[in-house]
Amino acid sequence: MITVHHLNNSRSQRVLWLLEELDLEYEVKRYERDPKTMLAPASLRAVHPLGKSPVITDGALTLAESGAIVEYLVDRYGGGRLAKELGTPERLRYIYWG
Ligand SMILES: N[C@@H](CCC(=O)N[C@@H](CS)C(=O)NCC(=O)O)C(=O)O
Repeated sequence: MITVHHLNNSRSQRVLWLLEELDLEYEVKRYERDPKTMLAPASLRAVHPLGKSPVITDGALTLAESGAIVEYLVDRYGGGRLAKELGTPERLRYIYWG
């Protein structure tokens, strides 16, 4: 099961969007920003040393960085969906918008 470690008002939304688009099962673990500093809570650092969102876990894998997460999910679960052929204008558009 994929778990999304989701911080409110964060680019973790990209990951949730992609999981919906790929129609994958996942669970969301929610974290709230400190209302004064807007920083993520320390509990997120326990998931990944960056202490930022998004982070996903998928079995033994823990992965941070939204761009890397998008690439991982499309490669691992896309089944040819969304990613376009290397070296094509469509691929560039995919990278740009992804
Ligand atoms: N390059 C990272 C940036 C991660 C990042 O800065 N996340 C922000 C939310 S969009 C965050 O966790 N901020 C809270 C904090 O820095 O404590 C990515 O694309 O995932």
